[in-house]
Formats: sequence, structure tokens, C-alpha cells
Amino acid sequence: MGLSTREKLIGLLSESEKFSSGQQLSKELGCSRTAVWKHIEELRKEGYIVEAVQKKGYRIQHRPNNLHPGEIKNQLTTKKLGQNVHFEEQVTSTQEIAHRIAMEGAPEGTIVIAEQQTTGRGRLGRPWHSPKGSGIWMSIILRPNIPPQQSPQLTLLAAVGVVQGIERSVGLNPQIKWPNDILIEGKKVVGILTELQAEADRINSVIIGIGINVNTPKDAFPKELETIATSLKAESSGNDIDRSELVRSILIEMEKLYDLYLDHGFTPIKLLWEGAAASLGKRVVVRTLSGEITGKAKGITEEGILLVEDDFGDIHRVYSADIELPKND
Ligand code: BTX
Repeated sequence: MGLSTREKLIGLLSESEKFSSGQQLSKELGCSRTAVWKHIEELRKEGYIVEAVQKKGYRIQHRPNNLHPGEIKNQLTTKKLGQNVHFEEQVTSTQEIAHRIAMEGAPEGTIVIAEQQTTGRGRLGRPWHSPKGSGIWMSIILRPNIPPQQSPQLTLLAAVGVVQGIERSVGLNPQIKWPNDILIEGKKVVGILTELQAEADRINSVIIGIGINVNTPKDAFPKELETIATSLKAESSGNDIDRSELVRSILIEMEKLYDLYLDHGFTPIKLLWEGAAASLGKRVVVRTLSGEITGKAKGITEEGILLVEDDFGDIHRVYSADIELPKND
């Protein structure tokens, strides 16, 4: 997917600390110097501070902490993931848009990302709190050639990718709670929701929704989330985190894992997942739609199913559930 003139301009201006002359930019972008100037005016309206010095040219002094495609794609080294970015300020749910554009044929790796979701969703119709400007609310469209029943593996793959992206870009070490939560100090910082468009034996697309509390101030969560949710900023130095850089890190890490998965199957992903799992070896309470089991989390299977051993030594295969971890473990 090619870059737009705007996206190229952001890339060119970001490449060095030096000034780029209007003439140079107009040549590289293949448009007139007046057009370059107009694009720069547009960037300024969005919060970029662009210095303009006669005979020297233009230089970006400050970039807004936004999620515009130009920022995300700037120095994005992936082949597929994030090469096509569908950005909106406000949506109901990025999942809804991703489903629609996947149906219309959006290429694999397309992401849908928004500054705010009015009806962000979790599993089983639960709401996902997605306030304006402080988080990453994104859906990734994948089109793997795997049987539909293997798609839960992609939730686990995405969780590993997000953990690695956060480690690389923010320097925190979150833990994964089966199947789809990412925690820091026992509090939820990321939620992942995988949805399918499939026929009986064939996947049309997998839509992986990722919600990350990035710069949410500690005291800005609604009452019901105060004790269970946290943000990356609240758990780190307290400085604002660059969201587009974090998105890039996650896309880069996830693409590596996805390529590994397509070439070698789930085994290497399973090992990485187990390395980042909070629940393994611990006593857990498993709540499924059909009841509750208490026991020890033993591991995951090759299909990504959780194995729990109850107090009688019976092993339960858990396909879908909420897991409660002990408080002081
Ligand atoms: P889940 O069902 O595992 O978790 C939902 C539960 O998490 C809620 O019932 C609530 O208790 C808690 N919760 C809600 N909002 C937050 C939050 N911001 N931080 C921490 N805890 C919260 C998790 O489902 C899957 C969430 C996926 C969200 C992404 S965002 C992009 C994409 N679009 C969309 O509508 N959903 C996905």
C-alpha cells in the first residue's frame, strides 16, 4: 500500500534534525512548492510545530501525540501489518469498522484505529472503556489459512506481540492472564478480543481487537474499574508515552510472531506465551458459563486451551472462561 503525500512529507521531515528545503521536498514528493506549503499548513492545524526558515526550509520541532496514519507508518518496517491504516477520531467500535472493511476486501494487515470508541466492546457483550486521546483502540485484520478452530491461538499470539511491543517501547514487563488479559501488578492494562468471519472450514478473516490504557491518569478510570484497571503511564515514570511509537513496536513484534506461526505452527508461540504467563503453576478459580472450577493452572495445549488440575487430580480442558488469580501469589 503506497504512502500518501502527507505521510511521505511527515517521513521526510522526520528523517533528520536538519532542515529540508521547499525545493527538495517538492522534488521528492512530486508536487509544487505551493502544495508542499499547503500540506505543512495542514500539519500545523493538527498540532505539529513546523519551523520555517528562509533559505533553509522546514523542520518539525514538535509532533502531537496522535495516531494519524502518517505517524504510525513513519519508519514502520513491517511488510503487511499496519501498511494500510484506517484512522478515525471517533467510532462506535473499531471491531465494527474492521468487520465491514474486511468484508469489502481490505488487505491482510490492515488496521483500524481510533482516538475514541463510544461503544468499545469486550468479550460476551461486556463494555470496554475507551476514552478520547489516552489509549490505543485498534483492530487488526488477518487472513490466515488455518482451520477456524485454531483461531484462539491468534489471541495468544497477539498477547505475546503486545507484551513484546510494550517491553520494547515502554520498558515495562507485563504478564499475560489466560486467555486475553495483560496485567501489570495484577491490574488490567490491555484487553484483546478476537472475532472471526468464517465458513465451516475456512477463515475469511480474523479481527483482533486490542485495547490499551496508555496515558490514562490513575484517577481517571470510572469507579467500577478503579481497583482492576491501570495504564502504562500510571505504572511507569509518569511521562506521556508516544502512542504511535508503541503501535509501531506492537505491529513489528506481531508480524515477526505471525510469520513464525505461519511457517512453524503454534509450538514456538506457545513457548513464548508460557514465558509471559501470570497464571501457570498457580491456583486459579475458573469461571465458565457452565460453572466454576478451582485448581492449578498446568499449562496450555497445542490448540491454546488451558489445562486446569482440580483438587481430585482431574484435568479440565478450559476453552473459554474468566480466570481469577489469587491475590497474594
Ligand atoms: P473482557 O471481556 O475480557 O474484559 C471486559 C471487562 O474488562 C469489563 O467488563 C470491565 O470489567 C473491564 N474493563 C473495561 N474497560 C476496561 C479498560 N479500559 N481497562 C481495563 N479493564 C477494563 C477484553 O474483554 C477485550 C477488550 C478489547 C477492546 C478492544 S479496543 C479495540 C477493539 N474494539 C473494540 O470494540 N474492542 C476491541
